[in-house]
Amino acid sequence: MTQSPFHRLLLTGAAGGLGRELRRRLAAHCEVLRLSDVADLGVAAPNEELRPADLADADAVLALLDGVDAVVHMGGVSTEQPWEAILPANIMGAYNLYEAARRNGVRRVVFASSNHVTGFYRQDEVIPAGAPARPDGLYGLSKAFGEDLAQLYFDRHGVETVSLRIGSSFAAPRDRRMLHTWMSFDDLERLVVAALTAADVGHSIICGVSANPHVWWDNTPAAHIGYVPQDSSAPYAAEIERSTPPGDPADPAVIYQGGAFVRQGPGR
Ligand code: 15L
Repeated sequence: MTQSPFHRLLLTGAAGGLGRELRRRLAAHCEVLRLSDVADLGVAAPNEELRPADLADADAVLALLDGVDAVVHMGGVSTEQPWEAILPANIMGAYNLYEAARRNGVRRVVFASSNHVTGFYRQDEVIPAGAPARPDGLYGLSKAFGEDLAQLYFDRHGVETVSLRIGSSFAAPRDRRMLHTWMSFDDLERLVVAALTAADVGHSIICGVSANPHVWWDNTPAAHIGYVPQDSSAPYAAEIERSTPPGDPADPAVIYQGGAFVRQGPGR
């Protein structure tokens, strides 16, 4: 197991799908794991601190980062939503988090970005891990904002960030698209720990994906932070291809990397 130099780590969004996975996995990488969410966090384990907070509340977020060595920021909205939900959670929330990092002297953030920052690239192209944004909706746009905020806070204030453009992190791939975009929970843990512990990351953009046979992203920069995925969607391919039809080639969800997200968003 990788030894972490962290005394206190903060995990935001700790009650969410990936937050719950990381909650039990990150405890081994720090002395104290501070957990935050607007949703119920349950009962604290011996090395956990529970700190419910609304990311849109600047004072609450400032207090949340007090005494923290590094932040794994999984908090906020994680699907396409109306602007009224995206704005407080993902735009104001990201700003409050970076301001709190600056004011508390926190040196490292691992930011859960998303493949939906680049969802309007086509599925028949391979793009660089840090390709320019082509968001597929307001959710992807808010994650692009978070990445730009990370760049600003590194250039101006020296707060380092690894932005993780996470593909589809679930227990197993659920459809044909996820054969390309899937990341196992074990690889998620490897990626987050690498992002926390790699030296001199500045602001790096890395894709969160397992070693699947056909990935749409050239994830070469992942090696720079020491992320080497161990899992693959290959063992799931035969069953998914047997049980799900190929999809209409004229469907935007089949043409573009963002899948069904490109059919959502404003005006849809
Ligand atoms: C995401 O960013 C979402 O948070 C997640 O729920 C999945 O839908 C994933 O992208 C995906 O693209 O599969």
